[in-house]
Amino acid sequence: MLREYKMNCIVMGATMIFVLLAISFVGIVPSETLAQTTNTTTAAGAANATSAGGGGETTVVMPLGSSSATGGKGYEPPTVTVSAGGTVIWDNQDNALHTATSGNPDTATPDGKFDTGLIGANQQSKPLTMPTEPGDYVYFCTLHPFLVGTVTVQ
Ligand SMILES: [Cu+2]
Repeated sequence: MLREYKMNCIVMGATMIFVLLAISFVGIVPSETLAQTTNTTTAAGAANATSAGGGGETTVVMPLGSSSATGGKGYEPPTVTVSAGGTVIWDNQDNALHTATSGNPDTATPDGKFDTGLIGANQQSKPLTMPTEPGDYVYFCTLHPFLVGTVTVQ
């Protein structure tokens, strides 16, 4: 009888140890999975930033004087290349309002692919997410449609 009790104690003890091990194992696995997910996200983010223009956001400048049709100043650079779904910021360094609005500059018709809305003098647009489908996306300023640029999505 005593022998049986001892056996039970040993079995109970072993069960407890097993349960504790199982709990700590289960406790470890999700955090490792989480860490891996975080790493993957970070790696993808870094890859995006790199292909979007060498370590950061792609920025297009609207230089001072670009509101003049005869000034010869336009979006700088006039063409930028980003990866699918990359982001672009427009930096208005002019003393007039400007937009970067995708669409047909000849008819000043927006196509809704992207639009900064009005950017005040010495203001920047929010980072705008570009389309994911590869191609050339022409944009213009709705206030000065002679200002024309292109975003190429690779
Ligand atoms: Cu403008």
